[in-house]
Amino acid sequence: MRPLNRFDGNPVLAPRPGAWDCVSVFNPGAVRARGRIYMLYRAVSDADEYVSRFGLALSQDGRRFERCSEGPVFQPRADYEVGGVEDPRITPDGDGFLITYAAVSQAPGPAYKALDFFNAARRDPYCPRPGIPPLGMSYTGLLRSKDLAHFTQGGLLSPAGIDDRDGVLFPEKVDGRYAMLHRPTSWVGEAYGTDRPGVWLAFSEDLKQWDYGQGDQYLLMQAQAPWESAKIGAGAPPIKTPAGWLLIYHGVDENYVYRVGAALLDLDDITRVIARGRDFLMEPVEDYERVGMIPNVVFPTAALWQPDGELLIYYGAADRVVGLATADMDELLDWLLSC
Ligand code: BMA
Repeated sequence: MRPLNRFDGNPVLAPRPGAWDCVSVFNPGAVRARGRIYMLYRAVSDADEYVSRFGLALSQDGRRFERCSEGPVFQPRADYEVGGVEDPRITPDGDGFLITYAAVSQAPGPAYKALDFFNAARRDPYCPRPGIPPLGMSYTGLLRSKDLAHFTQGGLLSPAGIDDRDGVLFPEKVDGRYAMLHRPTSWVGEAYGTDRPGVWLAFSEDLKQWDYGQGDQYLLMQAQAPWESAKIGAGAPPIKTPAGWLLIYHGVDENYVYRVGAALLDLDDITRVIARGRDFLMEPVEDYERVGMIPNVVFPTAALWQPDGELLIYYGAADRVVGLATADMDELLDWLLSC
């Protein structure tokens, strides 16, 4: 038995007809603060070329969310993100928050339309994705915020000039430095110790200068099982548990199916993976996970450990809605440690 259950009221957030977020709302960051759960979600409207922006929703119980703004709370500002801001991940930082996200250099719409991708994907859920290029490069960007409604820009965290999404910060410094997981797409081949895009570590004193390591020094995890054989990427910011840092991540197979996986990192040495699920935790099953903008996707971006021991995992479903899956933290850790 997999120790993860879908919330039966899914989706917890769906697009609003006629509004700025009418096409899709998905891949959200979430954080518990001031007695509530804040969700910063990625949204696409039909007004432009599938450029993504961020909206804000709030919840008391983690299950019923209310939007708290009529329009987006953040949209592309810098020249490196004219194609959209995507997949925010939130880490508490002092009395505010750090947000990592994918800054996209080119609007996805023209490439998808030129290839007739959306129609093709509806006819054949396994049709090949156009990939990069022609979709353009993505980099991991940083935002700072006190209230998740107003933001200041913190620049890019990725190694210069390479495609690098799924940047996720640890919620505390490690040996005095910020620690980040990231997924440099082109770091494959002999020199990098992995033949598929994997999850890497990077460290920084100031969130500006980064130590990305040499060769495969900071390669943390590579694709192993068939369900994650095309590539893997960090999902939610890691959670500190007595058993280790819990990492919820995604894996992609050769048919472009996105699934959820879990691993544990050593509390004393985050470069050491001490447990990894022998199988995935969750795969697309429900209609809203199989049919949407991009078919067959469950894409986790936030995990919150509640005071009562429940773990809430928020995920994008078929790049169209937000789903919630829950686990009992003790059961999940037992499952991981028995692998
Ligand atoms: C990834 C990213 C995510 C997206 C997922 C599924 O490569 O683009 O933003 O949710 O694919 O389409």
